[in-house]
Amino acid sequence: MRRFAYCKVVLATSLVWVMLDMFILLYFSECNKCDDKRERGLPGRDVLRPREGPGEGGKPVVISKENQEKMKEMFKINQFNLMASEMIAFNRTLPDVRLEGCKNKLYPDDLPRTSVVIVFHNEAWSTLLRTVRSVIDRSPKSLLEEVVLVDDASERDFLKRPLEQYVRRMEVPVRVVRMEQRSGLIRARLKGASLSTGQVITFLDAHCECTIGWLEPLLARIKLDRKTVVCPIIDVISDDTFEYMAGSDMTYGGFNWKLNFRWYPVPQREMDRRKGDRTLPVRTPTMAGGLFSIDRDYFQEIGTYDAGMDIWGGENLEISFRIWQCGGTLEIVTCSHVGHVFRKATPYTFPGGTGQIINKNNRRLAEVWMDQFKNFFYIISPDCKKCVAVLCRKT
Ligand SMILES: [Mn+2]
Repeated sequence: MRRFAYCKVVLATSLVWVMLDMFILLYFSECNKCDDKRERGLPGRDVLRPREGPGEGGKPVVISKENQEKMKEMFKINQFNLMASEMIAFNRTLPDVRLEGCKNKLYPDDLPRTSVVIVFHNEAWSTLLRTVRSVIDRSPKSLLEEVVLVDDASERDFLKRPLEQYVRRMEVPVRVVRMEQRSGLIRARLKGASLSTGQVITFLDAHCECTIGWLEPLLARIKLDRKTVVCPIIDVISDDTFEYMAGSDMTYGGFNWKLNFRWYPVPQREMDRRKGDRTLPVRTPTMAGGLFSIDRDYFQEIGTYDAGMDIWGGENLEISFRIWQCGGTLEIVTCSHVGHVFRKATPYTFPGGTGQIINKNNRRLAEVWMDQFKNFFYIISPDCKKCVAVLCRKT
């Protein structure tokens, strides 16, 4: 009888121990999995698991016949297919459009951290939040300091308190900063930059989508040489369907004598310099302007942007000339891809009209950086010299 009691006690204690062991085993194996996910960030995990839904995998969105009229109405609000954009998940999957040679490249562990500064003015909720979501989902957490959203005096209510409340819940600090009055891209970016804290500042437009592995190759170039300013390849997000289309690594930035930014084929000499390896960064004369990363201290050293430029236009050539003439290098990093919604018309209104502002900005660009070459610009745009002189004197 006594032996039976002993047996019971032994059995019961072993059972308790077995259960305890199982619990500990399960607990720690689960936790390992979590840590794995968190540490590696698995930035492209959704790429591996294609989901169903409009625009997934970067596919074009098809609008049904009965909605065509409404779609056209909505198009006018932002000059892109807002209806399509609203149908697409904020964290939609995208194809991996990188060159094969980019996919297995290794980068140092101790890359500098970046703040991402995004200026917006009356941006659509869906494009803005998809930009933020793609930055957070596809950047290793260890490299992303914060996201700073700079509101250049938007008039839409949903961009006020609702935006602040929405971004508060995100896994990475997202700050919303307001300009007191309409200040333009340049001054808004400068404010965002001054309030951010990362060693690198990455500027993005408010209607972008970052793809897998976009950030590491950019930061790696800056780590190698802090005077290198880097742009990703800008992929095209269709303004009609939001289809995601890979941009070319065979074009780089230039300009014409009207001082318009233009894409040109990468010349043979630049291909030769890279010994034909298209995964190596391309030295580019100018940048498109919307998307680039720069070391914070170097940005200060070169005097940041020309804060006397208004709203938009010319600032991308200005900073390009500034970088090259102040001992820096401007590159397109071909292993980094970020999508951008290219529009056929601008939805923004400027006080005084677009033409006047761009003329004034371009004149500042020519006078400051172009020495005698400015005369080519004045020959091509003779009325610029006259009419803009009046504007310049006023400010
Ligand atoms: Mn844009």
